[in-house]
Amino acid sequence: MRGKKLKFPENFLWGTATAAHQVEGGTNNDWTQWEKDNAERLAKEASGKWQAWQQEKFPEMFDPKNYISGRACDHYNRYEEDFDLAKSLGHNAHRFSIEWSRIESEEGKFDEKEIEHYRKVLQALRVRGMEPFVTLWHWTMPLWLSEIGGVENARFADYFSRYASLMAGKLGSEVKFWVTLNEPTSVISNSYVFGNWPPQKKNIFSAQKVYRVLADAHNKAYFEIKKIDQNFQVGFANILQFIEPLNKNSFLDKIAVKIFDYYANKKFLKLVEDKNDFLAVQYYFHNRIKFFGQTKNDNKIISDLSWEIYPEGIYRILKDLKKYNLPIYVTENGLADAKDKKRAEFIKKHLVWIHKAIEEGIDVRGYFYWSLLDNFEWDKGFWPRFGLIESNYETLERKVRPSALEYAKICKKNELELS
Ligand code: IFM
Repeated sequence: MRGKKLKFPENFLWGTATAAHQVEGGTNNDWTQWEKDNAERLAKEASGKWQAWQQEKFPEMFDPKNYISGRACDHYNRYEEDFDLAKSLGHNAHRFSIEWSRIESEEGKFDEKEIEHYRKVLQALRVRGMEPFVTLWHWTMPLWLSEIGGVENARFADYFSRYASLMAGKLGSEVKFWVTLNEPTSVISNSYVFGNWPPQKKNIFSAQKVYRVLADAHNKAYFEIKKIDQNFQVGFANILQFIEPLNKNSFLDKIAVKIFDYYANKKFLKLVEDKNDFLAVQYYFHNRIKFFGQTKNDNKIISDLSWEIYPEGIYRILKDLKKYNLPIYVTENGLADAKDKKRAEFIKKHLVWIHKAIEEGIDVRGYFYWSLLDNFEWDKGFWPRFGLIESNYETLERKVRPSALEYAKICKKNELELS
């Protein structure tokens, strides 16, 4: 196998993904508010959440400042410098999100200056030869909207599709690929089932409602965006988990897999099935499920967040999507690895499995590593480091990690040489 070259299809898109709230800095939305109210608590709770080695390696988790997104890595002002780096690393595509709360900080009033800002971001990508993938909602929302219930309010779908339609109309000359929603099921589970994220509910009925509201939001936005230009390509970013029974011979464990798989992977897609021009797949998790009791992973190789690294899972997921007969983009896949010891191997191994899927007829057309830069990892704050580029949050200096150079070789040649 050594020296063997795995060629990717012509025009394959190579890049990274980011999200406004995690990189831009200076946002004012429901999360900004929640961070202020919860930073002290999150710092206090860290010792109960993380293992001893994590606490020792990342003492910043005990500092409330870690949980305030603040100026993040100031990508709002430094996007050109960051895109220069991405271009130098051979990327020909980039996924980012528009911060809705900047565009519509008051209901129905749209800020032309902020729209202009995103036009410049898009042009900065275009002049560098990078295809933009624009996410319209990566979880944060204007305060006025969260105050009236956010995604639990059925009108969310109308507000969202109005904003989506405006963005498509104003920025459409620079964009072909629109990603309506990022990972609806992450919001449903973290905000409405486990109660970790704002508005911190643990209510199965709210969760069921949010499935419907978000599906409605995607479907309406799809319709509005296509109304502006039929050639726009519209999808939503779907986090998919590879799930297996803990005991392959246990009937009950298999039933548990079916149930988990339905809610995590299938239900949302079913609700929006005929409103997608492509599938946007995000892969992080492999779980072995038991009917009663805890799920269990072997955790042989893990990231700094102790998430298991299981590259084969992406292949299994991709194969399962063949039935939809749509182009597929892997719009996120990545790991927290502050020392950059595992990242290059992580990327290569996932790409080997993606390549195998392509050889077997799965129409994968792009790969976006999460993330370009270290950024604000939601309720965990800044300590998990996902970036190909290290962010120094004090000086805002960027430092390209060795794994970024390994990934660059693949992007530039459109092939992976096995070592
Ligand atoms: O940081 C997140 C991103 O916002 C959505 N997908 C998963 C990433 C890592 O947790």
